[in-house]
Amino acid sequence: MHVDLDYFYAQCEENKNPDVRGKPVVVCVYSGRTEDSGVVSTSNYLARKYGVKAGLPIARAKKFLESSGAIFFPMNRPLYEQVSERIMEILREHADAFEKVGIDEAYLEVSTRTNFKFDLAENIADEIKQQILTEEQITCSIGIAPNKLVAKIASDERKPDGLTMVKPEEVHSFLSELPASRIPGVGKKVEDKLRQMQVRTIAELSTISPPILVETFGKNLGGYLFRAARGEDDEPVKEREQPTQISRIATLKRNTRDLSEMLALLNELANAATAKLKERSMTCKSVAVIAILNDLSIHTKSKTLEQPTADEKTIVGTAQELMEEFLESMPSAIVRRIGVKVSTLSKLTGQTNISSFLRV
Ligand code: TTP
Ligand code: CA
Repeated sequence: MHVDLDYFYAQCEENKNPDVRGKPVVVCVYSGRTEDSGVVSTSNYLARKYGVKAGLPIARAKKFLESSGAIFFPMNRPLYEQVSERIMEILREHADAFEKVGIDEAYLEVSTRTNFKFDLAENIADEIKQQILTEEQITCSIGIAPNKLVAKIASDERKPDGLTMVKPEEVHSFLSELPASRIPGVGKKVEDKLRQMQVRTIAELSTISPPILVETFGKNLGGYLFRAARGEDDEPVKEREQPTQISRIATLKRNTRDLSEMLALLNELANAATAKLKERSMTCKSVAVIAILNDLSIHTKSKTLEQPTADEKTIVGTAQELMEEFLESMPSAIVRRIGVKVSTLSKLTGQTNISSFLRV
């Protein structure tokens, strides 16, 4: 099963600002250079009717939507992440195995709990849609199929609020009429090349021989297109483990035991680790520095923070403190490489969610 939330960022904004319902809604990434510079992140389906979609410059979107009563929001990523996190928890409960693949999409393996019965999978999909709507007022589109590839194509078939089931015996007829661009990974470039080969639909793609596909697209993409055109895919739904630590290590310009010579690199590494932490919407409760000496021995010194954080200042400051303490504790140490490690990680959002407490 592939679940994709509909016009996700814009739907989050509609829920937060109920007054905008019934109007075109556009979520923007402002670059800050001039008032309107930047691009559209996404838009609701009403705005899409005016031709406004992801990637369009904001100034053009404003022109398209002139006097339509459209509302423009700056991107509020923390809000979308919180909503996403709660929805992912709902989805996870309905799966034998669960794989989140983006802020608004996930694959669910449901073969075991349905004993391979598609009708039971359809019931689960109905339940999921209902539950997400009741608890989060968000609609989604779901595809059910014998594998991830076809499920993903199916979830895109009836948007928004769609449910499309493709049973094994239907895969061939379902795919054949669709444009080849519906295959995940077929972007503008591949589509153009295919068009030059007179290939528009997936059925037409399936008539191209493997040697020609490989010659045109290379071994990997060519092989993938050959199998995709036949609806073949055997990738399992993979549970993604949350990382337990994030570290960044680099070599100093020259060996030293002078903290001032290490500071620029140390700060850079601490900032990089913090950026990764933020990218994963996580906090850490421990910070450590790593020192690899000129004799290649490895030393670490760590500290547990009073509270979980993803704050650069705290992490950089702690790393500096630790390195200073390390150098004092080892008066003969000559350092060659240094590193910063953050650990005891937890999710920034969802901590108020009771099920995430229970799982710990
Ligand atoms: P999508 O699932 O591609 O789009 P969507 O959820 O807005 O609309 P749809 O109903 O067609 O699924 O992307 C998910 C979110 O990712 C989207 O809400 C905003 C963000 N996004 C961008 O910021 N820039 C982009 O170019 C795209 C495609 C998405
Ligand atoms: Ca989506």
